[in-house]
Amino acid sequence: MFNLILFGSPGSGKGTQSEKLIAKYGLKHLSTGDLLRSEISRQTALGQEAKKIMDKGQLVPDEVVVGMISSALDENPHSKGFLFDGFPRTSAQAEALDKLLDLKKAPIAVMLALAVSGEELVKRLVKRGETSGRSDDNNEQVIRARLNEYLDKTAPVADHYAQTGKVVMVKGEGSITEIFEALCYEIDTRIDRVNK
Ligand code: B4P
Repeated sequence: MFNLILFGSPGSGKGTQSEKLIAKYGLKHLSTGDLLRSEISRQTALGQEAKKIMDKGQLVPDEVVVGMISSALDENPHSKGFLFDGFPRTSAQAEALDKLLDLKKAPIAVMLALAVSGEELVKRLVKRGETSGRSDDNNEQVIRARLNEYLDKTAPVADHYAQTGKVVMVKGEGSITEIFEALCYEIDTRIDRVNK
């Protein structure tokens, strides 16, 4: 089982690249943002609570997202591996994920971290807000709050995986194809080793 974290700040291209990577490698895509937006569109109690938090640009409580990931892992026992997108976003979430994967004897193989400058991130998210209908994308103040949450709470997650030498930085600016090829290169050098 090959388990990968695609890491980066909001707007760094995680969702965009995840779609291409799962198609190529047959991994199961687990995006906590998508799972939360699905709860919102189904108007569940969890979704209604999450929407209030997401609309402020803040992070949903750890126990909520860890619970969603734990269920998704249980629902896909025969997966070739998982691509985690937008998760873990705090050190507590990273510790919880490590424990869940220990039970499966399938630790994270690599964290691929997309590096994009701050101004480019704001530009991309404002542009997406013009068409996506996402309420957390159409207000620059909320976008900046999300970037601050990232610096404060999410950036330290990379330090957690750096301790075991699992972090690889990949340039997240350039064409979508160029970035995809750089990510594939890093995966291809590792995936056979894990699947042996
Ligand atoms: P997410 O859904 O994870 O949203 P995101 O951070 O904005 O990233 P996304 O993957 O969608 O964007 P991408 O970079 O692909 O989270 C939304 C909210 O949910 C969070 O703020 C939080 O409240 C909550 N949440 C989610 N997970 C959580 C967790 N684990 N714990 C707590 N709370 C959680 O793309 C952005 C734009 O850039 C797109 O328009 C794309 O077209 C464009 N783009 C991509 N690549 C490009 C390139 N190379 N050049 C130019 N543009 C590009």
